[in-house]
Amino acid sequence: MTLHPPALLLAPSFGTASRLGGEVVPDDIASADPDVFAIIEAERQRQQERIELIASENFASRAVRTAQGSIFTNKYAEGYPGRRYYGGCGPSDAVEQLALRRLQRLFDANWANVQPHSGANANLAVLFALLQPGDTILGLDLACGGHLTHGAKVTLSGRWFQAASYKVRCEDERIDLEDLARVAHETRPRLIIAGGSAYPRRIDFAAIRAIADEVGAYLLADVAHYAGLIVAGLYPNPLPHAHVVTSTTHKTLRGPRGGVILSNDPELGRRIDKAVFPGTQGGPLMHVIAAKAVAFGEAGSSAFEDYAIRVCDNARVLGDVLADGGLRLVTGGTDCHLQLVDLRSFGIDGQFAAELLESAGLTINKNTIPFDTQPPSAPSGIRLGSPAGTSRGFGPAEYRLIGQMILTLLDAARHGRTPDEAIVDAARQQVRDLTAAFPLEP
Ligand code: DSN
Repeated sequence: MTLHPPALLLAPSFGTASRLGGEVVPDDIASADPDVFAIIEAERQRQQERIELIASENFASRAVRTAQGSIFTNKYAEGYPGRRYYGGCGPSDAVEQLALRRLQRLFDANWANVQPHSGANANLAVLFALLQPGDTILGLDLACGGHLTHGAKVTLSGRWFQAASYKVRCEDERIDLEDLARVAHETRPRLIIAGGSAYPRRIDFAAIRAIADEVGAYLLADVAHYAGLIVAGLYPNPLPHAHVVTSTTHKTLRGPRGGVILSNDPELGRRIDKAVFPGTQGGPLMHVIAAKAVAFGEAGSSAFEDYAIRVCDNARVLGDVLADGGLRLVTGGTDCHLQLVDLRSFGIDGQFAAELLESAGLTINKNTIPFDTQPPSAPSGIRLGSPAGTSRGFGPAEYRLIGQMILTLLDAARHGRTPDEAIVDAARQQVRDLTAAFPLEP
C-alpha cells in the first residue's frame, strides 16, 4: 500500500491510501467501505443494464461528476462571491462567478443565483423572497402537469400560502389561458407560476405575463424540465417575460443534481439572494456549484444543441409508435422531451404499467393525466422521456424499438391480464441487447 501523507488533493486510485490525522484511509471506496461500494456498483449496473425513460433523469458527464466529487466538498463558503463569512474563499468565489457568468449567458439573464440545493429549494427561496405567509399563489393544477411545489397542500407552498390552480382545456389539454385569467381575477394572486413536470407542450410565457400584469402578480417560470431545450433554442425562453425563473440543473440540462434561479431584475435578485442565504439555506454546496459550472460550459456547445434536437426528435418518435399502437398521447404529442401517455384504452393503470415495464428493464414513472379520476397512487397514465437514452446514444431506431417493446408488454397485459412470461423474457433480452450496444462507460 502506498501512503500519501498530504495526498488529500490527489485523485484516489486503487491500492493507495491517505492519512487523515493518524488514521490511514484507503483511497478507493471498494477498500474503504465495501458495503457502500457494493451498493454503488449495483446502481452502476442498474443504470447500464436498464433503459431509463424517466423524463426528469439524465446521465451527467464524467467531467460533471468529477467536479461534483471534488475537494470543494470540504469548503464552507456561506455568503456570495466577494462577501463570504469564511476565509479561504478565493477559489470558491472564482468557481461560483464562473458558474454565474456561464448560466447568465446561456439564458441571456442579467442576474442569477446558483446556490439552491434543488429545484424545490429554488422555488421555496422565491416564495420566501417575494411573498408573505398567507398570500395567494396560482399554479398549474398537479393533475394537469403542475409540480408539487406550485401549491400542493402536502408542501410548504400549499400550507403557508393560499394556493389556487388553473387547468388545461378539456378538449386539447393545453393550458387554458381563459381559465388562468378567470382564476387570477377571482383570487388576485401575488404570484403566478408557469411550468410543471408533466406538461408536454410549449408554454406561452408572454400571455401569462400579461395576465399577471392585469392582477398585479409576479410571474415565476419554473423551467426545470425544459432548461436544456431552452438553452438550445428549442423551447421558449421565459426570461423576457417572467420576473423570476427557476430550474433544476440535472434534467434536460444534464448537470449535477441542483437548482438555479434567474432574473432580469437585479433588485428582485438582491431579495432572492437573501432568501437563498441566509433565508432558506446555509453553506452552498461548492462541489455542486463547480459541477454546475462544468455543465453550463457543456450546455453552451454546439454538440449540446445537437443533443437537444435529438432529445426532441426521439420523444416524438417514441410517441408516434405508441399512438400508432392505440395508446392516446395527452395533448396528442409533444413539443419537448416528454410524452404523457393515457393508458385507459388498454384498461390498465400507471402503477401496473410501471411495475410490468420495470420487470422487463424499462424504468418509467406512473403519472396522473388531466382530469384523472384515478388516485395518484394508481393514475391513468405514465410519463416517458428521452433525455437519458439520448445521452447514451439512442436515436430514432432505438426509440422505435423501445416504443414497440412498451406496446407489446402493455398489450399483453390489457385489462390486468398477466402477460405470458415468454413475452416479458423476450423484452428483457431486447433490453439487454440494446443497453449492451450502448455502454454508459465505454
Ligand atoms: N417532479 C419531479 C419530476 O419531474 O420527476 C421533479 O421534482
